[in-house]
Amino acid sequence: MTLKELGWTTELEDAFAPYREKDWVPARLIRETSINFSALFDGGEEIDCILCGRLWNAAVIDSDLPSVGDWVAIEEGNENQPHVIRAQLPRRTVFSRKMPGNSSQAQVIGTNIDIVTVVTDAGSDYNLRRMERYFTLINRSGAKAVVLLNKSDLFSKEESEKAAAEISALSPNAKVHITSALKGEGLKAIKGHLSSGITMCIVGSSGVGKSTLVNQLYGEEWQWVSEVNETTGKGRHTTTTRELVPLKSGGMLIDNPGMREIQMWMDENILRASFEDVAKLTGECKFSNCSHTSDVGCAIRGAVEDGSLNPARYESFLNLETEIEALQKRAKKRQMAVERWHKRDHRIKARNLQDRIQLEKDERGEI
Ligand SMILES: Nc1nc2c(ncn2[C@@H]2O[C@H](COP(=O)(O)OP(=O)(O)OP(=O)(O)O)[C@@H](O)[C@H]2O)c(=O)[nH]1
Ligand SMILES: [Mg+2]
Ligand SMILES: [Zn+2]
Repeated sequence: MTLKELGWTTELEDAFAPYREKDWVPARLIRETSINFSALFDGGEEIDCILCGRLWNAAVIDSDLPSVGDWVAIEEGNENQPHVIRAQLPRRTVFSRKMPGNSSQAQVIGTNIDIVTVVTDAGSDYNLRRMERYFTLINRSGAKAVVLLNKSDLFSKEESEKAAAEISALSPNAKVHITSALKGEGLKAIKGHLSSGITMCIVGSSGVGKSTLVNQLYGEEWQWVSEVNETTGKGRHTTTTRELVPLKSGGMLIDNPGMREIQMWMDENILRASFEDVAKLTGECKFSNCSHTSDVGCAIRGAVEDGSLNPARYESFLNLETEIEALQKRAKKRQMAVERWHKRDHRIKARNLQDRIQLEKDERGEI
């Protein structure tokens, strides 16, 4: 496994030049735990490493910290010294979402990703609104989108094909495939997207078959997956950490824990830009104060009726202002929280300084 097979480029080589002079070594992060990281060196050797304090402190927000997929410069350790991440190389793409919960911070799902593959099915997981949110996040990340309608063995051909057509209509650039990870069907289409140096991040709800797919593409059991016990629902291996897996046949996969919440993390401009085509139509409505709901001569409703505008996008458009308002509120709250923390930090630092001055005075016997 060479660096090039792991996705190393001439841009990275250039960015790495100053670190090579220090005898640091390039590596790609493949796993992160709460205390350390695992990385692959040139040649495919896997090592554990820790982050140096300077990088911890320099990170203003969590998404500044190294993440699975990142390229880093490592100072090699020995039996007594751990390997230490000394620097982080620029990211080519970043796939992130809003942190689960109410925070307005971004959570990085993976970096330097070429393709994001969303796994869903034509049954209980099927949800066009959620799909739309995935597409917005993927388009913003700089990666290409692939969608798998998995578990095709459980649905009729018509059901899977209808779902595939509806998803394709949401985002014409996305490639949509029908697969059965369990039966190994349709895998060729996914393999067609993978080649040496290409990184594919696999996302989707829990239980849709992401790990089963990774196992199939890996060629052997890479993570333990077993049938769900019909009565208890237990005995299934749920992925809990994100992990980058290099394939022998070329390319890399990032398996992810299932996502319960896929939220948009973006600013108003990006949100508005994703509805520009619909906004343009408002100019053609008969009345300038058209509410786009029941008014006569509404161009937007007309577009829904003649099939040129997806009904789900129409609904999202009607809710746009409410979503933007919520977004602004969250951002404001976060700003206030940050300011409070800064004040607290200053108070602590000031207190520590006073303590130290007092201590020094005590030591010198002063009052
Ligand atoms: N019938 C059928 N079952 C499948 C298919 N793919 C996966 N499964 C089953 O679905 C269950 C969940 O599969 P996993 O691969 O663990 O799902 P996951 O997306 O990795 O789930 P999390 O790790 O919880 O996010 C397992 O029992 C699989 O055997 C498929 O194509 N058809
Ligand atoms: Mg899994
Ligand atoms: Zn209208």
